[in-house]
Amino acid sequence: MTATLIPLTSQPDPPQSARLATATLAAASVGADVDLPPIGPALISIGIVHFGIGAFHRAHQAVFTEDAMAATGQTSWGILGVTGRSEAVVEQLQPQNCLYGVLEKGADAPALRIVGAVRDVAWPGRDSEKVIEMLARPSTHIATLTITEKGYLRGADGDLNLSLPVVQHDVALLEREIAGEAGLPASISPLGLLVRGLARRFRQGGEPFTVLPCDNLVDNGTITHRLVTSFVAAVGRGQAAARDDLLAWLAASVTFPSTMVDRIAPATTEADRQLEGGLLGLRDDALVVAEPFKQWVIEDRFAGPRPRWEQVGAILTSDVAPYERAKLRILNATHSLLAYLGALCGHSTIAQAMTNPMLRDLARRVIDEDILPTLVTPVGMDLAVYRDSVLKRFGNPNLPHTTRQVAMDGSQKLPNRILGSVQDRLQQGETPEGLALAVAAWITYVASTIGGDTILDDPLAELLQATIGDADAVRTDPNGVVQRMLALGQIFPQAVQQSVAFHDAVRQQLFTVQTIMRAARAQA
Ligand code: CS2
Repeated sequence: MTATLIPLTSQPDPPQSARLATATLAAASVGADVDLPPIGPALISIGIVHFGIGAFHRAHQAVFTEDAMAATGQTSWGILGVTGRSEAVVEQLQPQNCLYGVLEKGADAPALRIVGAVRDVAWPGRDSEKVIEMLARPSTHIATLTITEKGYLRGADGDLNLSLPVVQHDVALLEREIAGEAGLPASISPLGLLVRGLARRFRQGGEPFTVLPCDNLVDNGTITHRLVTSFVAAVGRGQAAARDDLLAWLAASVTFPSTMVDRIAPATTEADRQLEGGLLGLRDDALVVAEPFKQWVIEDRFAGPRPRWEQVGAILTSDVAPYERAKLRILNATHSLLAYLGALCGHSTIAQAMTNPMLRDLARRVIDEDILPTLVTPVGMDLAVYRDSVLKRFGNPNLPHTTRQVAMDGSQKLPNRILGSVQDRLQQGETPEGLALAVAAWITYVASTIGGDTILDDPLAELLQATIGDADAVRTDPNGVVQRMLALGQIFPQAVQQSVAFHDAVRQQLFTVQTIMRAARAQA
């Protein structure tokens, strides 16, 4: 055996398997398409707690926040990211000193930036106390939320669902928190943990605070305000005086601005990781992928200081509603339509669904005929241009966003993105046929999962499947299926439930869905 002499250099190239972290950053290969954090992560202190540190937050608010810190030199807006129920994201981020890549995939060559705005990460199952303590610190000013529609734990009346065991568990903990008990166990729900942090903050000085929800909900600020208040109001009489003091502080010192958030960020694939590895020369287990486009419209109603997000492209406004309605009703509604019809036609991604001329035309028609007539044009926006840009973004072939991913949680998504427009059209005396098609496609998709291989990813999955009955019911008993599904009060608003015209339209569109599926099969 001969010994190989390895020449020693002062800065050896990292092996492919070296992991992204502050210590390895200097060894990253930085080409024209790779940007490293604009501020040394060590200089950043935490000012924001984020609940739901999944791909969307990392590709959206964290990027705006890092850019705002870089633009202003204010380095006190680092983020403590709180995971959901799984510890997986801690395992991805912590060994990397919370550094991660955002791989932008548009029409041009992919571009990579390493983001350093997230400075710490916590798993509530173990780190509830750390999160509460951070929320109570005077140097923390904002909590942002991306906990998905179902994370808000709302009941059929839109208020906090107090019958859920997780809510009861967290209300009981809140009561003990308010009583000043130490060494409490973990909160389960993000809202439960947030409210405990607010209670601690109140007890420890009560500096003003802002809660900024960033989920695709209609009037997300107003809703979050109501839910947080309901959490506190549910505390029993044992702590009545402290509870009422906390409620008074919430009303006086905590604000809940509404926001509209937009950036398509599909699940990261192994191919994305390899692409990043080639660009960076380091392994990154926390990589997220996104389109180049990003938009953030924020109601300017902060209780205390905030990052200067407006300096880096965000819109700060007194009225978010027109932007939020336009985005939910145009982008998210047609996204769902394409997801359900696309999946039923055998398209695995939204971009593939957009190559089907029939689906592409339907998406455009539903916007023109059923959605645009319900919208007020937001300042500085042209809705026809927005429509075209949204459809173009959906068609991005380099961003495989699966129809299954967008199709999940339909019971939570439909009310926010589709049923508001339905209600408005019915009120205008019109029957929105295209939106009825979207509802029919959702019903058919749910039916297709009964007894099949595809798992229905929806918190109401069992109820939805039981309501339909069997997989063939959409063909054998379309009338019964529509009656039973539209009777689900936790999804359909009363005005929609009571509309005979809409029932008829959905029933009719169940046949259209079958025709579209047959045509797709014939072409395959
Ligand atoms: C999508 C959204 O998964 C979904 O339901 O419609 O996540 C969509 O990609 C974002 O809202 C885009 O901003």
